[in-house]
Amino acid sequence: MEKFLGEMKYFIELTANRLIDLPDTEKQLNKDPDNWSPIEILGHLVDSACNNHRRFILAQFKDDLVFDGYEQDKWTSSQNYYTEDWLSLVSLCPKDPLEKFYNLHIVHLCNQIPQNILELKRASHNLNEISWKKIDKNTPATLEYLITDYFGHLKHHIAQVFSMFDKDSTRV
Ligand code: NI
Repeated sequence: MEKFLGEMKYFIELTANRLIDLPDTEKQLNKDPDNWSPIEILGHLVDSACNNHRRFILAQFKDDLVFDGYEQDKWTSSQNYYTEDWLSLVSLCPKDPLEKFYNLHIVHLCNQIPQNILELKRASHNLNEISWKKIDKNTPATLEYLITDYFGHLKHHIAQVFSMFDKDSTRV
């Protein structure tokens, strides 16, 4: 887990710098009304970070992994991420894309969780509903899984953002 979190820290640092360099005009581009624009995807990652931050703490003080979900489309549309400024949104403080410092804090807090708690098998969970890659209700789940799933989700959406900029050769 320590090695994994080290890799995530590196990924966050690297990605934050790449996000700063994306061309301004394309960040709110949305050619497909059924899909989020880059800025909305990053807004969704803010929502994911705050929901999971809470879960990672609470999981240490109870036996199960049952948590509230959040309706991601409603969270995204109700905050109108689309009209928000790129740097101030993704950062929640200037020059902090990918909520860099928030995610670095999440890496830090995960590093504090004792191994026995990370690996504790929880019979009761709802990772069949709330995780990115779902786990069957009848298969015991661990907090370690929930944490790696969170970062997997983060990497998935970041790849999605960069692919939106790479599709067209006129974009960098
Ligand atoms: Ni998502």
